[in-house]
Amino acid sequence: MPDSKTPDFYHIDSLLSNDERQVRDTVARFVDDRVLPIIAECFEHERFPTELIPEMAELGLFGPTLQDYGCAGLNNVAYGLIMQELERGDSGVRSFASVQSGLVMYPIHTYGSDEQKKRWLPEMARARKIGCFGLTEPDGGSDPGTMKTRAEKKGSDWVLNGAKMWITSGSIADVAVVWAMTEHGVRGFLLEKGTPGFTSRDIPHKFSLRASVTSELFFDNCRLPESSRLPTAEGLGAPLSCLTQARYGIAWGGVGAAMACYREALEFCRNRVLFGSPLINKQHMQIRLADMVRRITTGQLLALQLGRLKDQGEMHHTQVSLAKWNNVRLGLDIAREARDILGAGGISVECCPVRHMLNLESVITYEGTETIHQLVVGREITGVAAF
Ligand code: TGC
Ligand code: FAD
Repeated sequence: MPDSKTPDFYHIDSLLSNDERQVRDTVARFVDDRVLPIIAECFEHERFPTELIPEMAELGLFGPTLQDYGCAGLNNVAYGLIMQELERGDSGVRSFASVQSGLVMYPIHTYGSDEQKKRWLPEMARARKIGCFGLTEPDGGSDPGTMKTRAEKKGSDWVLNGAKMWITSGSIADVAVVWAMTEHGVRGFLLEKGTPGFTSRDIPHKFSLRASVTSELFFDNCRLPESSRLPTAEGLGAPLSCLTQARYGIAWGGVGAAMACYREALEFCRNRVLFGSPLINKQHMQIRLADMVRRITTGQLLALQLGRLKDQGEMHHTQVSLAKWNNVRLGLDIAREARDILGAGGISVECCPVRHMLNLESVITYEGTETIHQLVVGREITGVAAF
């Protein structure tokens, strides 16, 4: 049985249903057996482990909360636990699942035509088709309402011009959900690989999310039929609603990464003997470990309550902002702390904290930077937009 609970200082396990626990333990086993043995090598060599994709599909990890179309129809707490466990493995693996599920299958399921849903969702649930989500542009991601990518109606077709940047899974995707400005506001399009004028290029030299593909997308007079537009996605609220799904998962993922770093730091402190006794005997070390447990416990409770609200249909996107901000921040801080606790060994990718630390530098920026989420919460409590 994998150890998918440590730390569980507040017996949060007892607040889960049997089904939720079973989902978590299944994914934990997958992460322990299949992700952890290879992930340091993937990170070091900047390789996304595509060989894991079919196994993740077999476990039902793509679009797991969606109804029908070969999806599992799980609740949102179970989905969160999946994301927690995947990110305990690596943020890159969780990113792939987040994008496929929350940023591609979700908009097709929510805003797509019957034909689009039937064509893409079963294939994406089985990972026979991979998706990516293009919102961010080279001139700035925090303010997507000012996007420059344009779609113009020409006869019965659309003509797409522009570029997207920092797109997870961009070059390996069979289909890109592309958000573009039209004369009627923001609209979403399903752009297939191989469409004339559509090219991609991977972004090299990343020192973060190295086990993940990140690309630029270019659209040069791409001609798309009306049937490739997501018919009910109208306005900026549509892509932002997708971000809410992915941010929700990241709120759980940040805790997963923190749990991995805490466990490694605790183990190290048990075994490292300095000044005549193991590090766990030192008051200062106990305070640092206790502080990690304090932060992880608050993150676990926040994520669980957020999930329960989401399952009751009562979650507001500003609550997701607070949770993404809090839980990625605690993940990043705990990863840095654990890296330091491990001493010199902590700078090696053979230990997990430095990898999580570098990954979380992306996670704290993407899906809305920490500042953006602080300002979202600020706007909610004051009524004043200060972006
Ligand atoms: P604003 O006026 O606030 O909103 C426009 C309309 O959208 C609604 N809305 C939301 N709906 C659902 N979920 C949300 N999170 C929403 N946020 C806003 C809002 O109610 C409004 O609706 P309506 O009916 O009144 O029109 O728009 P704004 O232009 O003021 O922007 C606000 C701001 C700054 C919060 C927004 O632009 C923002 O979130 N910026 C950050 C952009 C971002 O997060 N980009 C992420 C790109 S994707 C990515 O990073 C993937 S990483 C994937 C991985 O590898 O895991
Ligand atoms: P900018 O928006 O230029 O922000 C620069 C700085 O200004 C930040 O510190 C920000 O917090 C700060 N700032 C912004 N506004 C304000 C303000 N009003 N007041 C004060 N400070 C402010 N995007 C996608 O569309 N799809 C993807 O799949 C995707 N995957 C990604 C994968 C990786 C590895 C990374 C790193 C990014 C990915 N992104 C993706 C892009 C990501 O969403 C953007 O990087 C993010 O939204 C921030 O945009 P930016 O990098 O252009 O920074």
